[in-house]
Amino acid sequence: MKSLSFPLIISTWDFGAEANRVAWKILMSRENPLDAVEKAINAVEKDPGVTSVGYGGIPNADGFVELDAAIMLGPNHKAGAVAGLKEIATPISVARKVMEKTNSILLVGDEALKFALRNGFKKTNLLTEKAKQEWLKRAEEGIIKRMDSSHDTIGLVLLDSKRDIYAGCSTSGLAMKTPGRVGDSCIIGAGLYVDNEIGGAAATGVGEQIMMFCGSFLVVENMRRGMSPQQACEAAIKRMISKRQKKWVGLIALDKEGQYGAASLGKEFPLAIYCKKGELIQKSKIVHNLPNLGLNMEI
Ligand code: SD4
Repeated sequence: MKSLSFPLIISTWDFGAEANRVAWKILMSRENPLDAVEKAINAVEKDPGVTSVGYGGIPNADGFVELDAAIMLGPNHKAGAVAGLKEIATPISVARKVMEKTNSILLVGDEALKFALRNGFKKTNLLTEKAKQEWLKRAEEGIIKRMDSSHDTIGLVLLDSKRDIYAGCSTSGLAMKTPGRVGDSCIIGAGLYVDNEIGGAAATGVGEQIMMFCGSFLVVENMRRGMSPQQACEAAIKRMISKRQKKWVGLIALDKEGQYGAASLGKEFPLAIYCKKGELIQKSKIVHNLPNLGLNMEI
């Protein structure tokens, strides 16, 4: 994929387009990249129509919506995250607070909720009627089974006018997941990673597979070794395939030069891009299977 100017924002999935618009507006009006990442992701978290992030997310096997999110900053290499957070619609904002107010990176479950409440967040019922009906339908049919095809995390990576890099990630995780299951989206290096000298990456898809390969970290390290963002995403997917791990994963990346890329293992996914020229939606490049790849085992 092509090199663009900066600032540049890339996000996963179609709803990434709205997130990018929010981020761009903030970047242009008050040049606060951290606010831009947070508010962009908030827009998706608060949208009840998105059934895989925040309010309106499809619940876990017990019927509770459990959220994971993380944020990471290039300039000071800091991060904050929450896992298994219930009843708070904007987990990325709680993750930001963890980063700013504690010396921890990741708070989980009830303690993450207590932390959020102490910091002024309000409890909300996250289960919309639509999500409840989805859950009930499966529960009644006896299909209380994790749906690995039911995903769509918002992952966003931003290169600002100073060429600093920021990233954020937020999800309700895989639909009907085991209660207490935590995915990649709140794990630094798995769901997202930033190295301000190199670039940033974010992931979507089956979190276990992403975690097993430190997916986003791997992409950034690939770029450090000279690969373009596109090559870096494809090489990370090839690494997964080389270990015979073939669940659906999507990766996005950008570098300091404003080059970006995206690849997926299997079916393509849309990548939303926003830069001075405006908005663009592209499809990830599909990395198919081992024989077609000319796999380099050095990867
Ligand atoms: C997870 N990666 O919890 C997330 C799922 C997701 O797009 O929504 N991915 O495994």
